[in-house]
Amino acid sequence: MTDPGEITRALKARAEEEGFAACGIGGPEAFGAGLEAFVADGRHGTMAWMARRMAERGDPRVLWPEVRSVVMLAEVYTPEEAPLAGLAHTDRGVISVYARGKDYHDLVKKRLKRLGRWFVERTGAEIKVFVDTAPVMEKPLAQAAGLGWQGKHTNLLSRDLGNWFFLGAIFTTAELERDAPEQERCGSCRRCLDVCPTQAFDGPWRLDARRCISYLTIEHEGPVPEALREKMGNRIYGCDDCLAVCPWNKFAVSAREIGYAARAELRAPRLADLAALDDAGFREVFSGSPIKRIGRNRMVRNVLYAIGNSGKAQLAAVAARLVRDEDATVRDAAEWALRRLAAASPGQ
Ligand code: B12
Ligand code: SF4
Ligand code: SF4
Repeated sequence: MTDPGEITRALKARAEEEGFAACGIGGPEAFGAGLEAFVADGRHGTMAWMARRMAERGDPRVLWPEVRSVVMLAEVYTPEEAPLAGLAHTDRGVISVYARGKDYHDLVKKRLKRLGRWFVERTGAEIKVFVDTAPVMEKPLAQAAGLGWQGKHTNLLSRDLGNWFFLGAIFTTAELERDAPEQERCGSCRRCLDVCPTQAFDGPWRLDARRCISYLTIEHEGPVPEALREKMGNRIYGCDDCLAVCPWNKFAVSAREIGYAARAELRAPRLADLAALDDAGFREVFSGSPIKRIGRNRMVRNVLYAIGNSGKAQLAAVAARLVRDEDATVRDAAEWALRRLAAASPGQ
């Protein structure tokens, strides 16, 4: 098969058979200017890896000079239950929808590799596959490939899928038939900007990761600035508020991959149980989950902030057990939780 139109149609059909919800083709376009501004402002916080290999991240041709086409794929993980319902149960932790089941990096990568193998067999072209693991700007590349547009919350959304989907990429040396880039369709809506608990947006498309609860709970090392801790509520891993309010989710479709279904013990875990985990217990509970990479100390730190915010005086005993923890950040979080609980119920 050598005709670009024919191989492109066959690839898209095959991507659908593999379980991807959408597949679009773009060119190896450069989006480095937006990234440079983001990093120059310090918006990446302690994610030092974002400031490294900026030239590669900003331009696929620097990463791989032979690349001719960029195949972008969407993998749906739409939640079955109301995504923010857990915020009302303050003795429980809320884990972001994308991390309630199996690790998407593993599931998407497997599917990308199968699709890639099929493609190489048909075309003899070279490929590289990526899912959130390489210096690649997946969202603007996906918009250029017609998969959807970057909403004001900066995530990709589409008219057919809403915004509950992951992105995966296949770079190839093959010339494929390109799709037209999708145009922006947020209009005057600004629900995602207004709902953000930490006011992490200082304008549409302008996220300051240092204020984003997803960054603070997953990426940020050490103590979280005190002014932000209260706003985290009981979100202990990631945050879905800006995604959940997007009106385009009325077009969301169900996830085809059952691996994303929420594991019973990650739906509404008790803060008291998570605070009691040691390293081995943490690894056991979170094996196969994307959460395992933050490690026990960061999880317990997040759980202690949630305990401080819970308004449940009976959780003070749980925090008190951690004021002599080996980890300094955990000790600091335990003391903060105790102070905050005492301030919430001064008579106790
Ligand atoms: C770093 C990172 C983060 C950081 C920073 C987020 C961010 N917005 O940059 C943190 C830890 C905060 C994060 C959080 C989340 N992430 Co994240 N993250 C990434 C990662 C690794 C790189 C993103 C990046 O390059 N950011 C740098 C900035 C400069 O890029 P940008 O956001 O595209 O910024 C552009 C806009 O600002 C734009 N722009 C500026 N002005 C204007 C004006 C107009 C009119 C327009 C149209 C655009 C525009 O220009 C910039 C450059 O294109 C990608 C994977 C990847 N390799 O791409 C996943 C990725 C973006 N994350 C993902 C997910 C799921 C999340 C969370 C939803 C997880 C959660 N539930 O907690 C949250 C969402 C938070 C949010 N509102 O963005 C998915 C998003 C899937 C999708 N449908 O878009 C990705 C693609 C991973 C994947 N493979 O699926 N993430
Ligand atoms: S993920 Fe949460 S904290 Fe981050 S920008 Fe969205 S609503 Fe704000
Ligand atoms: S909530 Fe509104 S502004 Fe935000 S991404 Fe969705 S449509 Fe765009």
